[in-house]
Amino acid sequence: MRITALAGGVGGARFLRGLKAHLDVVAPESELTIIANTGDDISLFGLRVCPDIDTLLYTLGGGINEEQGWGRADESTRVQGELAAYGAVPQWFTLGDLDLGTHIVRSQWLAQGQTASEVTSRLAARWGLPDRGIHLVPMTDTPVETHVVLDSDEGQRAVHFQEWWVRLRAEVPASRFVVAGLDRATAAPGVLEALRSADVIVLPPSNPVVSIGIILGVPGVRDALRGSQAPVVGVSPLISGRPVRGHADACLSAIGVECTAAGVASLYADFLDGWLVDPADAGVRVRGVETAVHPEALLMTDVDAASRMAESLLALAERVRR
Ligand code: FO1
Repeated sequence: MRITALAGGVGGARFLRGLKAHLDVVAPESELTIIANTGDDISLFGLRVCPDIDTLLYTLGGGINEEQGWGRADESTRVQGELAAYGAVPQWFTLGDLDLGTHIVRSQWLAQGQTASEVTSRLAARWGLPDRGIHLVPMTDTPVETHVVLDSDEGQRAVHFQEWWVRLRAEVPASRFVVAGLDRATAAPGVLEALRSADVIVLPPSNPVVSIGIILGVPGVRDALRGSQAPVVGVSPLISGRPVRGHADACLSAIGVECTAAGVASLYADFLDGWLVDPADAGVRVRGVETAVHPEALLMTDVDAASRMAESLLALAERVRR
């Protein structure tokens, strides 16, 4: 079975780890292509940092810091301490010593002229992903960055998404999101093909605005989803109107969409066939979309829980298959 997923950071990575565990049992020959959001990318200290790609790499490759959901396990921050001693800024974004290895080698390969896809493929090989039938691709090879426009009494100003997400903890209301470079972006090699050739297309419980929504903005992606013969099924990132983690609520209010499982599904309504919701949202109805209620809470407390969610989602995909 060929499965193609759009994914952002922590929620997407944890779900796809569960999906892979489930496929290893029921369909071990499956191929899983993950189209990763790159709008979170940021340049720091001369290095290119790709948080969603790295969270997927580490989570699927077994190196993730499980409590944080991002960064490496068994991490240290000796380099960060030296940067602080020199007064280097910013200091609000923690770059661990092991994590820096990824950013240094990525930056070296990019500087040598390799594309983001080529770099991502080499990073994924080190984490053993291709050998397990997992193909991780950036949504585009064009450098893009999500910036957040903030309303302040001195008028509007834009900050990098990571500054809004990490330093401001999304507590300053966002007026809108602007993805610098997206107007010049083209889908990375294999992205549109992976959508067209999929047997199932999966939307994990990633942030619908700044993760999935950004990927949908890459030219050709939304049309490929709308024209898909394969079922397109997703998992609600909200339970009873609240995000399981992160700041999806702040993102949804910024674009004027209600912070509910139905509100999120409405963002995908032009291509979504099935929507998996938490038992607390059993009453959700979305026109043209089949809603299924997962028998337990949509909480990925461990790989088994995520695997059971993946099982529910694939069952929903078979029910809605055209
Ligand atoms: N999130 C934080 O809340 N604080 C951090 O200092 C931080 C550093 C960081 C470094 C590398 C990386 O890959 C992710 C990091 N994140 C941090 C998480 C990141 O902001 C989010 O995971 C995504 O960008 C949002 O999906």
